[in-house]
Amino acid sequence: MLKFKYIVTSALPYVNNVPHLGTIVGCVLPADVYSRYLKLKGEECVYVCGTDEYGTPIAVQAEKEGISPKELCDKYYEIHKKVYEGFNIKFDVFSRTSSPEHTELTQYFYNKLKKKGHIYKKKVKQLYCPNCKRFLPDRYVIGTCPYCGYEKARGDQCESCGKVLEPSQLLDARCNICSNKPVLKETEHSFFRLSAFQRQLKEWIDKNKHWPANARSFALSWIREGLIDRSITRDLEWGVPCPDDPSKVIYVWFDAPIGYITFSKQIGKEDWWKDKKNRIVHFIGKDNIPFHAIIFPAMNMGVGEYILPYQIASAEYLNYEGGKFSKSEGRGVFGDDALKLFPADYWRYVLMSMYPENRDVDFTWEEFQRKVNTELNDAFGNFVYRVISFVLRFHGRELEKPEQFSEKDRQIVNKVKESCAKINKLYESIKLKEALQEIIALARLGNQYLNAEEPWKNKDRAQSVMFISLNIVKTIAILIEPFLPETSAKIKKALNIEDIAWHKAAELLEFGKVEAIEPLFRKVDDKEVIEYRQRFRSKVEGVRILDTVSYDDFKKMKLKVAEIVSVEDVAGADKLYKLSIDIGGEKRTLVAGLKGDYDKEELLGKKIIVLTNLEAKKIRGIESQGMLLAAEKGDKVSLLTVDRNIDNGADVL
Ligand code: B3M
Ligand code: ZN
Repeated sequence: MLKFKYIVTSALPYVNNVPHLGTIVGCVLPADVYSRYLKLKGEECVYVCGTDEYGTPIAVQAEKEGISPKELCDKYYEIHKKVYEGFNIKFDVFSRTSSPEHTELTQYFYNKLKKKGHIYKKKVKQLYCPNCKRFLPDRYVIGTCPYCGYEKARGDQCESCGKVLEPSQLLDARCNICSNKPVLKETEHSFFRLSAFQRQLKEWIDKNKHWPANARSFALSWIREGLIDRSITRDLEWGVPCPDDPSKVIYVWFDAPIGYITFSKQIGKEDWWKDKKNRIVHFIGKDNIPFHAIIFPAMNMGVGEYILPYQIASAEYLNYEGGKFSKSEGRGVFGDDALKLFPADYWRYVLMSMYPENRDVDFTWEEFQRKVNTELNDAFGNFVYRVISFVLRFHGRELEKPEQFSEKDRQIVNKVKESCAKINKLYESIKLKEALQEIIALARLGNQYLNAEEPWKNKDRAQSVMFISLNIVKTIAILIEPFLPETSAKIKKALNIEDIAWHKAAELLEFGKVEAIEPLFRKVDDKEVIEYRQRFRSKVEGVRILDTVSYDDFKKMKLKVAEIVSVEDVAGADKLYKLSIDIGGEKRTLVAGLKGDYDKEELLGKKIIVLTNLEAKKIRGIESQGMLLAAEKGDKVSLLTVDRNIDNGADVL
């Protein structure tokens, strides 16, 4: 059998900030869940991560804090490490790009690419700040994004639309240190011949049909626009020295992904990168797609020694209470603070069940409370506690396998088996959020079974019902370990099955002694929700208090009932549909982000509510003439509609 090894990576966090919940759920945590699963299943796997310490993100922040880049990195490396430990992230290596091995390997890449003709030098004009007397690479400059108009775009990339930028493309550019207007000045840089890999990359990405839609479509549209050569050196002091020009350093996005290989090498696993059978699985945020799907693979095609990624699990963003996490504005929950409020497993549960797989997700304290109270506590925690306490109370510490099962028992046992198979498939295909949901559904199933069979009343049924229930507890304890390692360990300990193998999840087992267990979780009350929202400053609350809408303003909105008469895809957009709607004789076009949430057939003929006097907006070249109303929470979307038949064009008041 073809046996392969897994190298699971999480994007290397920059050490210019304390990690927040978004950083944790974006890549570090899902990569941990996935690699724990692989290891439990018996696969050979390493989880590789470390800090990304070079480049302008670090240099600019150090300058702002008034310390050296090295001091900044030392300080934040420790902070990151501690936070991830607190969240029970189990890396096989958590290293640093400032390590000497990394300099060596990065320079090796540079020299090899140069030798093979993939790197050349070119004179270019670059932004220069006459006030600070230096060139302004990447994040040293901010301005307006030429693609989407976002005003605080950085010189390397626009945070809003994700486009990779050159500083000189920014409109209205300003120095990020002194706010002065820069001028253009000539300098010489090394360029990586990315354009030469256009065809090879396209063929390779075409084949990767198993990538998530956002990674595939972003990469393919970048290729369609035509790849251009990229400068890979910078006029900076902080970075890997450029081997053939001591006045420059290598661009951080050239060296950082090489870090995955350096760190693997540091734990003796470099050869894993050289065997085509093996699988590299990158977990990243969506803004990192161009580098993982295009640039780093092209570098590896050029070097010709290391394998290309098998999977790129790219997440959208987790926002915080209607806005972005912001350390400087004190908004959002950061690192240690989170763990002071609740143990790691609460966070691991809530964050993974909010994993922004297909769209941005908003973290709210209400949602946190709902998930902890109804899912973690009521469905899961109570089931486990109930079963174990009941077994101890009525059956002593040992429960033997009953002589016979009823039809109902057999049905439930089969359901559990099917569910195990499904959960394994979901893990396998990295649908982690769904896997977690399915595990909680198992607990619900167990609760329903208990309530229906009432073993406390039906004494003759009690033994088989409790035997099966205890087995469901075992199943859940095994399957939930990648998500909730501490909780899983507690349950396994109570059942005396600490070393039980993953594949035993679906089997009916007889256990030895059962030990008492404390309740696993506690509920979050309303007072806490209010307190946390205040303490971690919710943007939503501010808006609610300040921005009241007058009745006159409200009256200005012309809402009408409309019927969807056709639904088409929008070329190159994986979330958009072009809808034609009928507003009582008047036809209009809307562009709506419903793809992925609704099938075309579901939409066709549906009566919806549309804001008709919103100014028209061009989206992907199509004029959208209005906006439909939909409810949204977490990643769930539901269209507003009318609950009786009424003519198209009816007013909504
Ligand atoms: N440090 C970007 C980030 O933290 C970057 C990832 C590098 S992965 C090789 O968003
Ligand atoms: Zn300046």
